[in-house]
Amino acid sequence: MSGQFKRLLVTSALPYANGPIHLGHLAGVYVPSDIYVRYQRLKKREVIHICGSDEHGVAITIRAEKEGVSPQEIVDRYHASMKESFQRLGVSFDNYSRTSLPIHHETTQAFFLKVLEKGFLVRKTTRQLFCTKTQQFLADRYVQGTCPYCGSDEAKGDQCEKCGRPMDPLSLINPISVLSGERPEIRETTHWFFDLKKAQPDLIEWQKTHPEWKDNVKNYCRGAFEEGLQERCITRDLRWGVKVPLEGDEGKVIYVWFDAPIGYISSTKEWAIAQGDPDLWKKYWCDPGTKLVHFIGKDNIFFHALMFPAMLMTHGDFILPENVPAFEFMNLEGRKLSTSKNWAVWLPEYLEAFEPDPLRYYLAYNAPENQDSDFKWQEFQNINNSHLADVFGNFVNRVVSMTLRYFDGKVPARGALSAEDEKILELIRTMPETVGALHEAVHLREAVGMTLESARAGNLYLQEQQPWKLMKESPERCGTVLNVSLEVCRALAVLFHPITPFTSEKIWRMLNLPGRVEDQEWDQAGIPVLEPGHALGEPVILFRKFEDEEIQKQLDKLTVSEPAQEEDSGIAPFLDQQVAYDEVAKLDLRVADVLEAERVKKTEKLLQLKIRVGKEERTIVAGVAQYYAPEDLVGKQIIVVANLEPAKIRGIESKGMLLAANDGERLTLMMPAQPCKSGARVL
Ligand code: B3M
Ligand code: ZN
Repeated sequence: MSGQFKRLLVTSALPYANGPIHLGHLAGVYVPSDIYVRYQRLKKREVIHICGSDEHGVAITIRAEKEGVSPQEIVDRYHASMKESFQRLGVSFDNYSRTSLPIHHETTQAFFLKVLEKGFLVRKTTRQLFCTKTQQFLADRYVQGTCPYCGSDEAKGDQCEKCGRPMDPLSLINPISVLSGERPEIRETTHWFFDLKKAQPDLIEWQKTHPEWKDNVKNYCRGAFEEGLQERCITRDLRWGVKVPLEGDEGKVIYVWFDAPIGYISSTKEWAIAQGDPDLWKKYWCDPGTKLVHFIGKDNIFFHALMFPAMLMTHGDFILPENVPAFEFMNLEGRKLSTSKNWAVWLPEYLEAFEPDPLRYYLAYNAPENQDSDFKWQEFQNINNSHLADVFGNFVNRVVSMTLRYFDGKVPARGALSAEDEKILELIRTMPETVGALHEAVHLREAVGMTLESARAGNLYLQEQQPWKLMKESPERCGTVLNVSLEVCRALAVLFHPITPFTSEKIWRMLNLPGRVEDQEWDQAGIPVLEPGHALGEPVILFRKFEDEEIQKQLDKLTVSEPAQEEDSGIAPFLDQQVAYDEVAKLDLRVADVLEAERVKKTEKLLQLKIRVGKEERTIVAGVAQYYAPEDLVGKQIIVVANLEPAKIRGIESKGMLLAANDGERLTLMMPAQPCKSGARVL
């Protein structure tokens, strides 16, 4: 942090209270921001981390309509669940608020009136999409269509998720009402517009002072400036939201993206009240000595780097963000995350099966910092088992156990230091500065890599010094090596704290040190402090290894949910898509005899079949093990797509695919109604 700042105000994007937290949220916002804030706290900086649930907008009302309950019921449920999930993952907000609170409604209305007074709000009669079937204007996500910029056919009325551009619903090609599935008509209504166009010159000047911002943010803004910022409609014909505080505008609410960022301010107010000093929030929002940093996902760049700063500038009482670290997206097993298709890993479910720190570590190690990254369960397992269990955990455990065994659990005295001892002590002495610079610059992946280097160095040192051998030849030298190693353990507890806070506290207790790791000073992490004779605590295993079966269970969850997706969309879309005969004739469908069948090891769903198609014998792998035992199939005839490209499944070359009916509940194999010649063509 550059020297001119006295304090830090860190915000994390307010998640919509319309579903549980999933790993996309975590990787793109909350794990990076929490690591940054925990680091800043260890640096003894005055810092607060502000967040809360985003409880307005169409994301909420659509969910409520789907479930047939009130929006309030939805936000109450998910606010509680999200808050709890964050706590369990160790995401340490100083305040986690919610935008349905009166303090937020008042703050937003006052903000609105101030911006109006400053001449930045214009009232206009506009044409908007109207659903005649449900008799309502289709705000934001109530309408979907084709993006006029990138052609994606899943663009929403507020934004195209594919290209990130904000959307005017009227510019959507082929708009469809999400409520009725019908094409809406255009009707007139009156709304308030924020004059973003007028703010453009000031925004451009301001952004010139931030050449250090990430490329994704700078490029996005440059593009938006070139296209020219437009007036943005900031009210809606909806009932759920912050009411427009003006006579004549009854029945209208403020647009969710106008109120949500103001949520950072109202959440800070709520925090100040809890501190017993209701005006304390002003020190953070109004004093130029504060560095304001917004952690967001890349789909929120428009509102954090352009719209909200313009609102803050116009209002006039507030500071502007110093940085807007926007993260890219994290995919899941090579596919885009989709909450509606249940292609996601939900945090509450994750926490039922695994500990929090391995996820924090893996998401940070694999953070979508400069490009999209991919969450792979097997990689998660490998990284946990190698980096965390074999390197970090194993090092600390060996050092503490040996001290227990050889020195009765007391820190041994340190004798003369060898060159290797000096080297590792020097490394941990300099690590805080090296890793700190990376955290400061939000270079998360490098920061994690460098932190792990300290543990690797410790492991290597132990490997080379072999204290278990030294104990026989020279107990004193063994004591020195363990003394040095214990100092490394202590340093690791502090260095790893931002990434794996639960583990760090465990190490602290194993070393029987006073206080908590979060009270320590980052800069002092590598300074030796352990007194000879100091008694250690009980050793505990820091990281367990994840078994293949546990990982497979998670993978199976992903695939199991697929029939449900098809059920959702029904079969109609397939029935009305016609395919030419020539296309169908390309499929070489054949009758095959099943000669042998066995389960594929370590999977729940796969069978490996040896089949004969005419004269040829082949192997195929099929996902039917949940419905058929191997012995059910041997001797039977099935139908296979014989000219399917071979594929490697679980290391087995599969040549062909069998046909089965999927009714959403189970798979039923297609079998000839009476015995056929093997290899007979099916069509
Ligand atoms: N709730 C959008 C999102 O979750 C929105 C962020 C608000 S931050 C002020 O992507
Ligand atoms: Zn687009």
